[in-house]
Amino acid sequence: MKTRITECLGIEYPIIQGGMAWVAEHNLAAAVSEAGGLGLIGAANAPAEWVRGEIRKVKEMTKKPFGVNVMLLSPYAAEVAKVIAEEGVKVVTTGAGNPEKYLSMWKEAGIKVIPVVASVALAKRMERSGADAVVAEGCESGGHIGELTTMTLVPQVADAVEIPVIGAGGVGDGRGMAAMFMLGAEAVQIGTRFVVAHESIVHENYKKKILSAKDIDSVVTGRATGHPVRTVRNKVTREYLKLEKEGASFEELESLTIGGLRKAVIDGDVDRGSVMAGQIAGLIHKEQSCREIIEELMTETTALFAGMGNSYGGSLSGKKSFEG
Ligand code: TUI
Repeated sequence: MKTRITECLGIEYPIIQGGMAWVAEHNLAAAVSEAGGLGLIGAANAPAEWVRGEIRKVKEMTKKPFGVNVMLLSPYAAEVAKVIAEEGVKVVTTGAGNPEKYLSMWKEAGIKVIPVVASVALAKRMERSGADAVVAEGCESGGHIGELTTMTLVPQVADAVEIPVIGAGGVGDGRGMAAMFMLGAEAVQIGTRFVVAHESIVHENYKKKILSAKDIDSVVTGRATGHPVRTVRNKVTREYLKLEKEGASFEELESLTIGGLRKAVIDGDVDRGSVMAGQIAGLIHKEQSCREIIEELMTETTALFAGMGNSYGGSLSGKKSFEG
């Protein structure tokens, strides 16, 4: 399946792994890249030297392309941005902000730059600034989210920009992936399904929490503080939402979630920690290798397209390229 994204990034399949904080470290990134997708290291709030170490480890594990996700709210974002250029990383994605100030440095280093956007306005701005593609991430996704759903965001972004669009938020199987292509995307970004991959280093309790989640177990905390975050419902989210409703202070709410992701991912405290996952968690029932996940996604997606005869030729506007 060739699209402008597979061509631009030099990958086999149009599947990009989400740059998830604490989860997207070298083992997961290398496994996804080895299986023909694009693996990502999630820099999150980590210091730049940790990121440098992870980059070097992935390089030892695979010769295939991989990338780094820069979380722009991180106090280390500027240092991480520099390390990425120094280490000769080929692809960078960004999240939770506007990466404009790093774009010229990355482009000069020959890096493909793919900002994650949650609005048409930022997508257009990124295109004007020289981004190679954008990830349009709807609020079905786990972690820090925007306002719009994937269903509404992806086609509006696809119509607004000429650069290729990667659809994200709520994709867990071939049906979701095919739907993204129908909405105008040329690749998908997948997070939650890779969290439960064999190669994912998250605590067993975290995986179990996702594997046993039901459709309605996904909640958003932090709307009141301006940092909405989607997680799987647990003791701490119940407490948080109660306090949020009662008008608790920013500090009081923050104190409940500080260090929560580490607590859940590393310590396995899925009651008191923050179990970030997308709304599609309810669809995910098995732990597989990254290769199995990618092969299954591709088999399902191509079967769906084959079932449509030859009627699908890219996007409705005809400006996209696709050979399936
Ligand atoms: O970044 C993510 N997902 C994340 S980051 C993260 S770590 C974190 N933890 C707690 C609080 C904050 C961060 C966990 N999950 N996804 C990409 C994403 N970017 N989603 C939404 C956005 C976004 C939102 C607004 C990007 C840009 C934006 O506007 C920027 C602007 O200046 O216009």
